[in-house]
Amino acid sequence: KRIEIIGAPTAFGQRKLGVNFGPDALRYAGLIERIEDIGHEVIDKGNVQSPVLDMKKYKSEQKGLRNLEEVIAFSNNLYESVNETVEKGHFPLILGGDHSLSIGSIAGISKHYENLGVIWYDAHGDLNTLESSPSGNIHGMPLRALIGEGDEALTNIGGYKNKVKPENVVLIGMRDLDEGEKKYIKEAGILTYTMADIDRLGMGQVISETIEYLKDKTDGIHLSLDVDALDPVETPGTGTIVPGGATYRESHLAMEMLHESKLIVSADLVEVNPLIDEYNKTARLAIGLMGSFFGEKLL
Ligand code: DIR
Ligand code: MN
Ligand code: MN
Ligand code: MN
Repeated sequence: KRIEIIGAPTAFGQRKLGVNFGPDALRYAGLIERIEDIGHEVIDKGNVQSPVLDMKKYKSEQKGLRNLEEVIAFSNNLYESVNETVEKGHFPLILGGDHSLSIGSIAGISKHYENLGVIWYDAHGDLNTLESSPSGNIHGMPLRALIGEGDEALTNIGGYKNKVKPENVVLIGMRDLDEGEKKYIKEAGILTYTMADIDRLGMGQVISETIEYLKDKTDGIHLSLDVDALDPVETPGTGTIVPGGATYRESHLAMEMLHESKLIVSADLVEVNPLIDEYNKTARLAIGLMGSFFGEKLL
């Protein structure tokens, strides 16, 4: 299956500029060559068009959902591109950009599945609504919008609602959840592996259980990989670091096991911010993970 790379250069979902350069940081660190060397055909579709960023507005205090209009415009553009890739039967790999992009990417994917599974590998749940959000930043809300709750414009990207069912979601790497998110996870019964669970069970067990849980009830699984799931020692170049994250080895194991499952149909790789990084370390780490995810073999 051909892999199509779609750059999603958005920073509108949060407040740190530079994450919009994530797609190029990943390209320049050698992402495409790395995947090609495994033996896959890779096409880079380039970056999706972003609305103009008005610095004054971006830096201003805003009430309500920050940069909502821009997030909607960007989501529509990304939805179109991802939808086209899935229609053609290719594997979309979306490069971020902040995590608000998943509103558009998963809108373009879930259209083609009855029961899309979603693995959210992240320090955060990204399950806020405006009411529960401490920040107004839309990158803290995409998963909740995809489930169908929150601002109407966000829940209806792609012209349909309820892209993901809570019982088809697995959260992995959690260690910074807002009160409203904790409450919602319990109410909705979302399968959640916190860092404490990963410590006790080991990543191998966590991924085995995740696959077991999703494999019969879903017709495809999407991986949404936020690089802040990893420990900041590995991925310092990201906007909202939280100590105590998944290690290099745990994360490679997770990617290898997801590859072996043969169930993953699409992926987002998000929140790489080269402007706050150490010589593009975060992009380089992420490329190694993509190597494992696409089936690199040591021997
Ligand atoms: C926080 C941070 N929960 C918020 N979210 C982040 O603003 O909603 N998501 N950083 O990746
Ligand atoms: Mn996230
Ligand atoms: Mn669907
Ligand atoms: Mn995060």
